[in-house]
Amino acid sequence: MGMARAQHRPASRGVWGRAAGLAAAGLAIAGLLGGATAASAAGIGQPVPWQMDLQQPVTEVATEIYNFHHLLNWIMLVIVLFVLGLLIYCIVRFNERAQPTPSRTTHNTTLEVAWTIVPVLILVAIAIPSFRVLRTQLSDPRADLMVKVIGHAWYWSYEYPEDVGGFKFDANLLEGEDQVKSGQPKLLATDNEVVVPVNKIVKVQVTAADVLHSWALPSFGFKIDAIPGRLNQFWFKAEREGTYHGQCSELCGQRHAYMPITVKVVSQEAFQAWTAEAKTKFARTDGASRFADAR
Ligand SMILES: [Cu+2]
Repeated sequence: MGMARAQHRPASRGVWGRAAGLAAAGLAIAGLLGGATAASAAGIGQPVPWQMDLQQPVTEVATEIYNFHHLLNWIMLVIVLFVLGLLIYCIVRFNERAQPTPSRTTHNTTLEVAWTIVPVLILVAIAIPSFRVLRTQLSDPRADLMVKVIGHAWYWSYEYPEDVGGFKFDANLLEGEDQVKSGQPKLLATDNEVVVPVNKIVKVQVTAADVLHSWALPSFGFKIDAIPGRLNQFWFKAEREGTYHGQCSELCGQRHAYMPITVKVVSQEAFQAWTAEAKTKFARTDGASRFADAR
């Protein structure tokens, strides 16, 4: 008997150690969420060192994704703290020393119904904003501008339709001296930028010439696969002028990490000036570029 107790002691200390570990983990999660709110001022159009949060949203879709993400984090925090509290309560209240003769209680209908229904209610509460985000994403509003994006191993090419000039260009990674001179972030800048007007609905038709790629811009809440032989379409309406960076987000091969995306959101006048220049600077599509009729 004495032997058995001696063997039990280190085990119960282990339980206390684990409880302390759990409490520390809970505090760490709370700290992380607090930190996330503090760091949320950073990261517009590009990531920043030690960024904890998502990039600042500049479209309706991105804002909804952002808010949904934060809502989920808070729900998760409450559940984690609740479960942690239950664990600590059980460890303190029902350990071998506090409760030498354990109760043989089993089954509690009220509790069992409650712990089935409450999670269902939580999931329904999560589903409502989740479907709201989906509805916004799939609302498919009428386009003011169409842009065609073609993924290549390993760069992107872009085509603008006849009504804005009918031109096409490639966008390659900006490297070395050129990148330093541009003042743009490393591995995220391109030699030619996609230019779009602010507060206009831009529909992007995405495909690929060789392997799977994915055209993704975090601050637009935009990510869609570029698939050879298939045309995918998604839309955005950028509500803030600026330069926004993204990356190919489908593991496509050796230089997957070196085919960034740069989108410049400018005023309508600046956009018209740019298209006028682009018409002479870039190759003409001469009506060869075809857009799916999806306005
Ligand atoms: Cu790729």
